[in-house]
Amino acid sequence: VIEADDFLKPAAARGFDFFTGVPCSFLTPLIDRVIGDLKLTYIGAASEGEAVAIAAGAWLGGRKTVVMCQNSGLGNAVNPLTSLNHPFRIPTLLIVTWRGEPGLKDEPQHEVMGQITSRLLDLMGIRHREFPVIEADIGPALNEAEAHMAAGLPFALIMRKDSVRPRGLNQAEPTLKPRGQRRDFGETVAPAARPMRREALARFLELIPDRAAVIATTGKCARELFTLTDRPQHFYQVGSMGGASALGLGLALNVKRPVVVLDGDGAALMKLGNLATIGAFAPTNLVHIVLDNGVHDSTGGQQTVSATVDFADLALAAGYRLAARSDGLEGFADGLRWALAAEGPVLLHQKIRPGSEPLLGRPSVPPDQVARRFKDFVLNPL
Ligand SMILES: Cc1ncc(C[n+]2csc(CCOP(=O)(O)OP(=O)(O)O)c2C)c(N)n1
Repeated sequence: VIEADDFLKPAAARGFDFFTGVPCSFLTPLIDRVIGDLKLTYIGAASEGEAVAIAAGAWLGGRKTVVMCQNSGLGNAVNPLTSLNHPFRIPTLLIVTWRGEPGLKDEPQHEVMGQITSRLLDLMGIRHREFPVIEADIGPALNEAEAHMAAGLPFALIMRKDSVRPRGLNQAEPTLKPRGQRRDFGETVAPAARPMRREALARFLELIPDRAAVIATTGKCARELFTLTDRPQHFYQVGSMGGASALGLGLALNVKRPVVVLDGDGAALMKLGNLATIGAFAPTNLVHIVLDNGVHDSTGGQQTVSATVDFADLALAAGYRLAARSDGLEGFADGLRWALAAEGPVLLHQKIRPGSEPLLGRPSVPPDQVARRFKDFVLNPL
């Protein structure tokens, strides 16, 4: 058993000071110390997949990141680990607990994951070793992690029960804030008169300042943005569906420039918990646009349930400072100008028509290059 600081101090000396994740009772002593140390950032996420995407955004913003989770949460994280970290070569240090370790008396719900934890990491191509439980192992464990992360890949430390000595939790009460404000833009227009995604994106590109970083969600949104214009300030988040707003949060917390997320209704619904984390950590420079065509357009137009969902109200209920809805193209332009001038986080719920260009390209810049030129862009002085 080690003290949390035995691990956290040398980790911080190497630059690991951005932590996110979801708790596990095996992790409690480490997480509690991270929360209690005001020199470290801890973003408590709603899900482990969200935490992985938040960490990816923070890495793009120049941070060295740690994602802490239970091995049962590894299941929630498989999608972004395989379709975001891997193709974009975004490293993170995972600390994954080992509930259900064979031979350990534990709950039945952990049995299977306990048997497959290290094999699951192997299958995902994620190198791992045991979380250090004696001081002499800490330096070598961090060295090994950093050596693998230098190639742009995650590395995992598997934490056994009672690895870290508990010292108690000291966490400040959350600050309550008044509910944000809603404003709607333009006329309600008939569905057939709503803009196409391509028209909204073209208008977006006219209005967005060059200094803004833009993250485009999975599917045709990223492909259409790329087809309209390819710029270093675009992050085409081709996988990790639902993760764009979490990536935007991780980035926006670490840079001063505007961060704009272009989301889809299907993707936003897949990870609604992201809204609450954004609302709580509330970066003022985050603009979250939901382009809502009511369908999973990218996979053939199957309906989502967005017809009965008011994303602007959801955002305000989740703690966003501002939210708006518009149906028409002019309303979108007005809403976007307003959002860019405002203190966020702000959500724009834009109704659009399904459909896309028939000859749609796919980002031809390899994802690892997209990530690196994007990172260079965001880290350049404004
Ligand atoms: C986890 C996961 N599930 C499903 C898919 C397949 N998929 C790719 S894009 C997409 C639809 C996204 O819908 P929405 O966010 O509404 O955007 P739209 O396609 O309408 O632009 C789906 C289901 C995926 N890439 N990842």
